[in-house]
Amino acid sequence: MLHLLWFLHLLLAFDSVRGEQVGECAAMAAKDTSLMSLRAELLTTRGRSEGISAEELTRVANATLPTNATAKAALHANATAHYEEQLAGSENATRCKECATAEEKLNMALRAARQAHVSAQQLAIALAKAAEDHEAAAEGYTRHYNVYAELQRDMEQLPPYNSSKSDFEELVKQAQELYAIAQNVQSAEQQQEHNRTLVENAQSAYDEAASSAQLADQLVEGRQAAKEQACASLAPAPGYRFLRFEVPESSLPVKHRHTCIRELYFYSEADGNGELLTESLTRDDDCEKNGGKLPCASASLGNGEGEMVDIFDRKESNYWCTTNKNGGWGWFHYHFAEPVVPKSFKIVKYKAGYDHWPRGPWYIKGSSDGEQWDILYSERTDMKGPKIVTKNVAVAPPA
Ligand SMILES: [Ca+2]
Repeated sequence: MLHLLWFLHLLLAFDSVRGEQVGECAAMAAKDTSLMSLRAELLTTRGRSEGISAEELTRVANATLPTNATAKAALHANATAHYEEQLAGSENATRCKECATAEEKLNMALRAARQAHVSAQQLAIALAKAAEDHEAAAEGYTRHYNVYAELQRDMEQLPPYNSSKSDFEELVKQAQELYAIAQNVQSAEQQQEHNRTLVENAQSAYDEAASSAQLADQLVEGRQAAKEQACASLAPAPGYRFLRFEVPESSLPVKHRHTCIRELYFYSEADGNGELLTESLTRDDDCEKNGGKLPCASASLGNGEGEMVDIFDRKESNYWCTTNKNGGWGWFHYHFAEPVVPKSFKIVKYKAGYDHWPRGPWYIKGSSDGEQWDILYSERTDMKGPKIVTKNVAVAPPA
């Protein structure tokens, strides 16, 4: 049998090298072919020479091969995953396109609003100039009219018959000037009317431009809201993807050389209120064993006592402890499928007091990437407290 296994590994190793040369898909086909050849060869030569039955070799070889049904299921599962990935990419591209379109519409609205306000500003300046000209024309009319009125009053008083010749000559002179002065008044009056029309026209033009600018502002607001809505799904959601419980080495020694927890809950609101953020995990949800399917949980040094995911199984009878090989320090964390914003957490300890519990410090930490960690809660003093503890998280998650 040892010779058989050696031969099997030898063929698989050769096959593996060949697979790397022709790419992943071709490698899978090549591996299948190699295994079939292996079966035939084992059955016809090595197997008989080692005195092993054909049935046993068939069973050994088949153990390395999926059944047809399993292979088909795997094929379809791969195809499903492939199309789901493409769909996700397509949906994302659609959202990107919608966001870009909304942004372009916003830019157009911004440019139109800027132009509307530039026009309104220019017309406001023209209105101010027209009003100034109108005021000057009104003053001119008043001045000319007063001159005429004064002369008119003078001429209403004719000189007495015994006045001097110069008095009559002055009267004649005033009479001769009267028409010219009257023409000045008429001209000033026309100018005043003309300027009044200019002011009215400028006022209308400005009012229209100001109204357009206001509409442009409203359009910008609408486009801004539309753009934010269209692009919202593309922005990374704020929050933590990892929430961790940690007992550092500085907290050693831990009594009983274990830190044991029955359950850990995280909540969306303070004091254990709101939505429970953690889903119930099973023993298939260990991140190191399930191929990264989220949500899952991980621990620092594997299992000390119990299964680490038991902390999130919502059964207080099941618990997990850090390994006693290192005195009880360690960490475990919950890896969320979507970012979460915890406001509080609840720990169900193994027992009340210090039984299987560090005297401090211990931490609740959050991370977006599993590398950079924020301390969300720090217990640095002795927590000789009850078995169940609820605490609030004071640190805001990253945007
Ligand atoms: Ca549990």
